[in-house]
Amino acid sequence: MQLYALTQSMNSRKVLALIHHLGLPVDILAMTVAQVQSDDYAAINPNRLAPTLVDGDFILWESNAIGLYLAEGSTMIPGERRQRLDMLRWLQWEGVHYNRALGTIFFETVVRPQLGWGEPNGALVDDALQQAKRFLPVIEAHLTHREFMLGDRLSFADFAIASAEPYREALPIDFGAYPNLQRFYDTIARLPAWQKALRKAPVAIAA
Ligand SMILES: N[C@@H](CCC(=O)N[C@@H](CS)C(=O)NCC(=O)O)C(=O)O
Repeated sequence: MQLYALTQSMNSRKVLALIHHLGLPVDILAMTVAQVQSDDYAAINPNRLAPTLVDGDFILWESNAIGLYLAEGSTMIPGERRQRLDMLRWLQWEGVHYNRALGTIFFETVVRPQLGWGEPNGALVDDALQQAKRFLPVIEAHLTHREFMLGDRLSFADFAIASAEPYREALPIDFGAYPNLQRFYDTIARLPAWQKALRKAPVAIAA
């Protein structure tokens, strides 16, 4: 299996952490943004977004679907139906709401300047900050009496929800206002698999 990844991005990170946590035999192909936008890559992911998993003739994109595929049969997906659906709920919420808010703020305020793509789009950032204000308290309340998103057990949902963890300092968000989220982020940040996923991988495929 191969994972095509932007190794420093939120959506690739959740999958990389899962691969390391489960010790899965997946070759990680680190790409540049230019490679993600290329026609060659569009042949396996027409969205020109990372990550994409290739398992023989099976091609899968969308990070949360990839995570579910890779975690199947492992401890990172609960066996019990309601817990499984609870996890699916959080993965869906993360993709539609949470990641959109934090991902937009991250892209506009951190990635765009890094790539030399000009000034952050102020209107987009303002809107995403409003979204973050709406959705961060949802997690904060949820984690009041829980160590992890599903309670006392680590699951793939935790890697998805934690994907912005490394940018706590960089994002223009007062994470101090969310102590339960901070505690959760700290727990995830201590995991060896998470630390391994944070290491900058050299670009592994040709331009
Ligand atoms: N919903 C997709 C989002 C993927 C996505 O937005 N990937 C970003 C990095 S986090 C990307 O590839 N950006 C490159 C670009 O926009 O050119 C998923 O979860 O896989």
